Amino acid sequence: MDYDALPQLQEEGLARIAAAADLAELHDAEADLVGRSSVLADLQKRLGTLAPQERPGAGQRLNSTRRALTEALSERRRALEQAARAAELEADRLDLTEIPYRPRRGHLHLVTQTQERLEDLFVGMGYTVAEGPEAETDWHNFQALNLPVAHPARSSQDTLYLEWGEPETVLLRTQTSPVQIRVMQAQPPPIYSVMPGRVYRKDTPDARHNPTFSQIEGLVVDRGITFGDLAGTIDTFTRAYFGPDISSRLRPAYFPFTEPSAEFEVTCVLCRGAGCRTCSSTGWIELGGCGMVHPNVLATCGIDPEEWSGFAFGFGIDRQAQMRHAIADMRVLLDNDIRFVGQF
Ligand code: 2NL
Repeated sequence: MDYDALPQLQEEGLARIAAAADLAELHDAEADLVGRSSVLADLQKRLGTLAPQERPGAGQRLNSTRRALTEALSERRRALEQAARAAELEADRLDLTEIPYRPRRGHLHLVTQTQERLEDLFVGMGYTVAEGPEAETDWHNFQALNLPVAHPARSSQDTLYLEWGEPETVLLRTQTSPVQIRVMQAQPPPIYSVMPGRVYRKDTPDARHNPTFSQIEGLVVDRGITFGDLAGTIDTFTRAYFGPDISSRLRPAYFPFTEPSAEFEVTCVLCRGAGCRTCSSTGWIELGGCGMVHPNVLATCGIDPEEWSGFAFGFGIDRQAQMRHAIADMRVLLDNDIRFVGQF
């Protein structure tokens, strides 16, 4: 091979480099074109045998070909390495859309959903939402509510007392009313508030009762509040919650903390008033209790009963959910069986 063949050698070499399909082919091309036993290396060795005046020219042509080939080789190597990396990434890719099991999104418990709906409704009527402790004093839970010391509700048969301080002074609240006492003590009227929350009774669970359940109570204290305001509020709320074809009625009752007191009933949501097993063929279902706040309770909280009057009401949130969804056994509300809770 002659130095005049260098341009052809370079052209063929560049073509071979460009045609190398992968790094192995490029490696072979490199050995053949610029390696130790390549034509180029052979010509390099023979430089010394040339006439002295021919050596610089031949050396320059040799170097220029070597440079062109080496540059083409490293450029091609970079391109092939990049392609190999991309192919590797593509091969390693996990298609997560093909996963056969997809975790299901959780949601709030039926009782919490019901509580939030009720809160929203009262907030829409201008009420605030107040919360208080579940461990309460006997004073907030009973005494301030006009329950005499000997009242049967206070017996340790119904109430869970905590071993805290003097015996029977701290308990798990049996109703949310102590929150209302705290609100009346903390702020002057006018008061328009609802108090939702969990309450506790010393009960054995059965189809109709759980020893812990949620309640919502409402309290209004303002100037000139009458029993008519109470009846109107109950009716507005029941229509807004259950729909316009459901109405409410009040029947006389007795609570120590209200005077006069009433139980309120709503049209049976199952038979819409026609009469069924759930409402014992009356067309009505008892929802909760209400009444005008007893003057003793107002006075105890530092509110002058001569200047202010108010009404209060309370009902069970679980009962509400039970009626709306015709739940036969209340115990499922606490079981956390996903087959039940997942339905809502
Ligand atoms: C029911 C009955 C009721 C009240 C709760 C109340 C609270 C204060 C003063 C006066 Cl601070 N009353 N609350 C009044 C009447 C009935 O609940 O059946 N609850 C499940």
